[in-house]
Amino acid sequence: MRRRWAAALTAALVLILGTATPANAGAPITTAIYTADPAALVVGDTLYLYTGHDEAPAGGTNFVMRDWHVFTSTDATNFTDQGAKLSISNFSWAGADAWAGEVERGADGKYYWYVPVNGNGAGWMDIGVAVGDSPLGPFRDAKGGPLISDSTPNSSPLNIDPTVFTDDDGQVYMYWGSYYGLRAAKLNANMTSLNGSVVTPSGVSNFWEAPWMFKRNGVYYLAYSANDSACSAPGYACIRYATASNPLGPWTHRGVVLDQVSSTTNHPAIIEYKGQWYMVYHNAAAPGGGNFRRSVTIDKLYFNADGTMQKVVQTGGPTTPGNLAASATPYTSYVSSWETLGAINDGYTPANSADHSHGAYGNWDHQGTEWIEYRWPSAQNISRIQTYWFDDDQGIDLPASCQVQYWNGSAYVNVPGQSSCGVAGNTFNTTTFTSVNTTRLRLNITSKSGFSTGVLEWRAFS
Ligand code: FUB
Repeated sequence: MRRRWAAALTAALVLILGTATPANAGAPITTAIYTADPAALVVGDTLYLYTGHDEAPAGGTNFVMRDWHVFTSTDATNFTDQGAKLSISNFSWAGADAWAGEVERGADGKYYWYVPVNGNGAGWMDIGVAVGDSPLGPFRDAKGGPLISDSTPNSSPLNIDPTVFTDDDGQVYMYWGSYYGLRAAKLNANMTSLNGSVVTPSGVSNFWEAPWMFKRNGVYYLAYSANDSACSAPGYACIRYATASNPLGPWTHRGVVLDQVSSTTNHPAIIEYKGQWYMVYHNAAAPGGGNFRRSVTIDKLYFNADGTMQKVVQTGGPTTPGNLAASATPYTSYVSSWETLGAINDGYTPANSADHSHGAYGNWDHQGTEWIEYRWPSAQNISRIQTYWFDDDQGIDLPASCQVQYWNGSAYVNVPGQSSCGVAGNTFNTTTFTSVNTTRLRLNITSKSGFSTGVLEWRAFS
């Protein structure tokens, strides 16, 4: 059963996984390592982020996660990596998969780090707990075995992604799960054992995984990853949320607070820090990033007067469902040194053809035909592109013509049945063709005499 999560994920990703681009999407908290699955905690003046650590090689097809890092900040903008403060090796009974954890302060003043780990062979996930005397540890196994395992009555189909919440009366609650199997339980004051039985909360529509619980103005909030087609493209996930007047529910679904991101997985941490609320999450936007080389980022979050949450504006703009460009690496025959090739697949929707606010690809002062290209690590079925041309009203103008080509395994050839390759300004030009299955798609761009050409955004769809 536990195998299915990885297998299903891998199957879902097989057509879409790949490396993302160094684009203008939200700044990662670090580019020194790949980070994922953030949890946030405020202690005194400091914002702590507890993250997973993606170590998959470029083009890897599954998670490689061995330890967790702690990042600190005093302005929610600049983060310092305090290093790997917990690792699989801290749990003698676990062997792999340092997945999404969360830290909570206990009534005894110690810090408890709840983490899913592989404790029972490939694909089998348990939840363990480590303890430390400070938010930076050092942390040690607090229990000597799993807090939640498959032998826990009514446990989730996949026991991962714990979120731990302490109510005003001191009662601690833990939610966790995946595979649509959300579970909840009270914890004892010792933070390392369950108080009562595991319950299945109701009303949490389309729950997939990654719950995050918090309370605001007497209302309980549960944000979580959902992967239904109403909010995300196949294989991707959005963040929905529900509210309740009781910490164990019943819950009422309230909508989407974060659209899908550039990585297939999506994982929220919502926290108030110095009077501002934030959504901390991960995407695939760091240089060389991808679905298994993710990076944690942070954006502001706002509440409406009625307590509902506004959808988070992802720095760099939301992604377009189904846009295969998000998982491609861009190449070109030539780009001016001051321009940004990565701008073409950063997911931004330009205001007009002169909108350089998120960067642009431009090839001034070359004239004639230049090309841009997307490469994926595995073949994609592609039948449509959308191109937003850059026109700076100076040396770069709208092109005279364009032609889509694909790599057929030995050469670049024109795509079959191509419709007119539009060259209009201030809009996305849609070009369709008979579907091709390829790892590389190329757009040949021919300039008008005396001008160079540029592209603000180039999308590709199956
Ligand atoms: O990072 C491994 C898993 O991917 C996490 O446990 C899930 O929340 C998803 O982000």
